[in-house]
Amino acid sequence: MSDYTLYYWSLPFRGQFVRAVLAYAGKTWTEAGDEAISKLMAGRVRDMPAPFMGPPVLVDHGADVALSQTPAIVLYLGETLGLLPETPAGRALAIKVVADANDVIDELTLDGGRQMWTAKRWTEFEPRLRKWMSFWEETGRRHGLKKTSGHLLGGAAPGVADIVTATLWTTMADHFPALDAILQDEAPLTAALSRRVAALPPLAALAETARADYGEAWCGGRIEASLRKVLGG
Ligand SMILES: N[C@@H](CCC(=O)N[C@@H](CS)C(=O)NCC(=O)O)C(=O)O
Repeated sequence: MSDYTLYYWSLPFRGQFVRAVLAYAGKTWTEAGDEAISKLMAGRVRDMPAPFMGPPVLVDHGADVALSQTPAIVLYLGETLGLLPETPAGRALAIKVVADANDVIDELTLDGGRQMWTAKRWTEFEPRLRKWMSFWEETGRRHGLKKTSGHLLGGAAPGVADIVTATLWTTMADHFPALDAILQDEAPLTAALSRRVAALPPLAALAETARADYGEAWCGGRIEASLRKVLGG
């Protein structure tokens, strides 16, 4: 049996943050699959591994721990797999980066497709996306990030902040070339860091598997179709 079971849709989107941390740490996991997720969501809360409104949910079988909410899952994995900074402020900052990444993808899907993208909505949103990108750039700059070296929060090795950063921006850039162009323009250090970290063998292999398993899909559904319509790609 795998070390973990992950409940997440057959899509990259925010579930890919959790997959990336597990893959980077060399862990194995079983994907519960769309049918099992739908069944749990339609069932009683008392039957859920952890109470949740939407996936991801991660079960750590060895430790008998189950969690929902992406930043909480990444915090748990960071703590147990040694992928967080040493100081309390550094650990909090790492999870702040994960929470920002989670907010960015919520905003890019207009909160799970409550509305669809139109050209007007996108034009109004683009400055806000650039502002989000600049947070990464400024955070990296404050911690000595360079174009060809360094990590988002300093430190000698990648941590969850780098892994989630790389997964967020490279997955998005690979699915939407227009967003890649905005990232290169607004946040070149972040774009370069993301490519460096995403090229590490376990993360490159995970991206390859995702391409094979999920194809073009990023968040899926009508909201992805409307995003493609305004961005092309
Ligand atoms: N805040 C949650 C959001 C979870 C969430 O919205 N999951 C989406 C998929 S990315 C979902 O399927 N939601 C279904 C629902 O909320 O009914 C997290 O960060 O994990």
